Amino acid sequence: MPLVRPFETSFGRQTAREVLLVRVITDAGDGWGECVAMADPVYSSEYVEGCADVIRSYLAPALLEAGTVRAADVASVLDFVIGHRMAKAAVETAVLDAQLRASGTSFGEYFGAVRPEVDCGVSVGIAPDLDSLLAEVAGYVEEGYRRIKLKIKPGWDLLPVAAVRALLGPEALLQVDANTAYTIADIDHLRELDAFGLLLIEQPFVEEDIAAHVRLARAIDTPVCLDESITGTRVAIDAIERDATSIINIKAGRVGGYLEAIRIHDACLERDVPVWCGGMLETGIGRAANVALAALPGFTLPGDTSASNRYFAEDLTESFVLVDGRLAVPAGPGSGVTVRTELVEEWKSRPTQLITRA
Ligand code: SMG
Ligand code: MG
Repeated sequence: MPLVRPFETSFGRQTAREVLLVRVITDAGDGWGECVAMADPVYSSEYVEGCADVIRSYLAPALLEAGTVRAADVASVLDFVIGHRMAKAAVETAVLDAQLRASGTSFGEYFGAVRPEVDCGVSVGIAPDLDSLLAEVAGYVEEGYRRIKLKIKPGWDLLPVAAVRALLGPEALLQVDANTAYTIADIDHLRELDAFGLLLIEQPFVEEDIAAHVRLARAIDTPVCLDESITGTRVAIDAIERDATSIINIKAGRVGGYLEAIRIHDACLERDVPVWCGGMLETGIGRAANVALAALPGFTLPGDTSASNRYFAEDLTESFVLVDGRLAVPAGPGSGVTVRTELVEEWKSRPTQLITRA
């Protein structure tokens, strides 16, 4: 699916999203899940073809073999496969969608949503120059987004952050995401971000290096928030207890599914650690579930849950439309959205445009 504008991060520039969808067909009805893996293994080790392969070779056969399963059983059925969380999440979500559509329960009700709509932020890619960045940010502000997140990398950090802070004024919610582009040698440089009153800095260092994030958190006033590092509840609790992170970005795909995402939410709520819902450029299928997750009580910061038109000219479901900086949590059974199956069929045969690495 072509993106309405290229999205550049510290690891690459993306002009389209190659989307892997999982459809489960059960005697109680069908369910859909969206796999958040990217076309290439540049955000995490997972990628679309790899996910499709592990689902075909291992996950789907194990699930079919297991017979009658509920969504809550899926993780244990698939547990013999190490890792592959994004693939597992897509499968579990499809089963959950089928189960809840059959029982007439929405994702929001099942997850424990406490609000009918969620505050939305927007993630802004690395721009060709400051003028185009400011024009893009101004457009999002005009649309009503409640928080701006800037992608940063060495060579694109202090200046763009200063310019956007000046544009937004001192009160606006502004944060940055480095997608692991820095090293501990950059700690003094990153400390200069303290001048801009940021909500947080997301994942400056490689995902395995919790200790480096501890060192940064001690050196800087800006709260450190982990994304890539948090692969499950145990890692989340460990990172919190070591003071590597004081805020967590929750992405269901990254942690193996919505049920694990809820466990991380619960662990954070218990420890007074705020969380927010991350995004992976989802279509309406994945977005519906993300918006339901973001309605849980611990999600106190606006998420990367932007409207459909931030990403795509046409979505695979009814569009998610921003109203007063918020998206409504779908109320219908399961994900609550209708998959446009004729569009999915038609777009299956589109040629793919892969990511171009930075
Ligand atoms: O879905 O709006 C979105 C994208 C949010 O910045 C976003 N995601 O590290 O948080 C992140 C990135 C990962 C995907 S970059 C292609
Ligand atoms: Mg991130």
